[in-house]
Amino acid sequence: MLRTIDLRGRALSAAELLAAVPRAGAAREAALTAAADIVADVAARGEQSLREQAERFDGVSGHPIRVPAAHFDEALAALDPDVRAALEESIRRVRIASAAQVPAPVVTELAPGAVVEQRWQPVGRAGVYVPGGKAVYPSSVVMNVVPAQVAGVAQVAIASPPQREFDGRVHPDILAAARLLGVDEVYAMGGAGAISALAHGVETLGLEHVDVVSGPGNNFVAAAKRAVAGIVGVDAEAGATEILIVADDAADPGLIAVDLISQAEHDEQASAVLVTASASLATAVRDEVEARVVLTRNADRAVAALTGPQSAIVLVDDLATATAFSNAYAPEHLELHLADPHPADFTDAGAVFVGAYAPVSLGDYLAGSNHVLPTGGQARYAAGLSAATFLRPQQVIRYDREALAAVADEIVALADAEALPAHGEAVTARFAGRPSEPASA
Ligand code: HSO
Ligand code: ZN
Repeated sequence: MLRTIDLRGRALSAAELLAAVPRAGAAREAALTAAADIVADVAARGEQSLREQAERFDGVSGHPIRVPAAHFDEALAALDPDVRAALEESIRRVRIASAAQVPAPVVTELAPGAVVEQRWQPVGRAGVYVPGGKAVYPSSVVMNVVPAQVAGVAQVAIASPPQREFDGRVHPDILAAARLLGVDEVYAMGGAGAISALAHGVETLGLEHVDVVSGPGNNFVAAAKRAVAGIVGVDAEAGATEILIVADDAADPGLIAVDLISQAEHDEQASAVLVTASASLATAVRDEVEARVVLTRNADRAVAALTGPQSAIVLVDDLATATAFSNAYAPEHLELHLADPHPADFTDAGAVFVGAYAPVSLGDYLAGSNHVLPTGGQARYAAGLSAATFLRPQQVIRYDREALAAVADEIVALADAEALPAHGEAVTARFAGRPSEPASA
């Protein structure tokens, strides 16, 4: 079922290693043009376009798009108390970790009276997309909204598809999670249209455009985020989930199997990869996966994901090659099941889970870390969601008279070199014919 690729005895480049386990993603290119059309149509025709899309994609019409206040309390009352308690604990942990991770302002004195400060400014409005098709994840409401709130974003709006079986309402678990977080601006709209509506605003709905759009979604949502990236900030693409496990002889094959299956159950396109130098572990994991996956509730999806070309057990010569493979792959989630793990060697991964007691499921719900992470190799350059997604570093420059005088000649030299003498004059004018006292600026 889970195929084994034997790369032992071959000195392969990073590109060759990567080619051995291709990611699923052919559908992406087609989504780009379709999503761009939808984005443009919503920008031009607003609510009318959204309603046509709701009919076409969600099978819903005549529904309130802005969720009425009463629906939140109804949804919270209907929420299972155990689920509510779990969400509350998740919120608590993500809030604590996110708040501790907010970057501090930095004041740098470069010379006497010459100060550059960097301070972090929250965006004014954030728009959070919460999927509602195959996946209805109240945990994703927590993972998006908490960092925005911790960053100090004053207004958070949520968009999630209207559900046919709930009279065109947003899924009640998502409304309940929003209510727990104190968010009351929620719109029943989905897909690429929702991303456009958040980015451009929709006057008839009283929806003001946001400054940052975040959140996971399918290929269309990802493509729409790319289409609006010029007018709002967007987070990294969080597409079909990925788990890569690096393990050695000391690892427990049963635990590796359940972790691979846990992420494979999300989606037929999910990637589950084990990289190891241990042939006996590879065989044991393959057998454990085969025995266990059929017993799980979402066996259909999990089997499809595990048998797809994007999933494999990769046999390599040694830990160094396994590390090189992982860094080239840049997985969304990386688990290390090693006798002596060195997480610092694994530079390219959305999140790294160390040891037998840190499964990805922990991070999905309750670790306190964020589960909205870059997929598709974007971990090479992008980060998971955090308060920083909603913050902009801003520089504040303070120089007094003496401090400016000390660099005036250098400014003039560079301005002249660039044939921009007015730049130099803007500095020399401050000193020409003026008393040099008092010394303060
Ligand atoms: N593993 C998913 C997040 C998730 N899992 C939500 C369960 N619910 C992507 O990181
Ligand atoms: Zn998950």
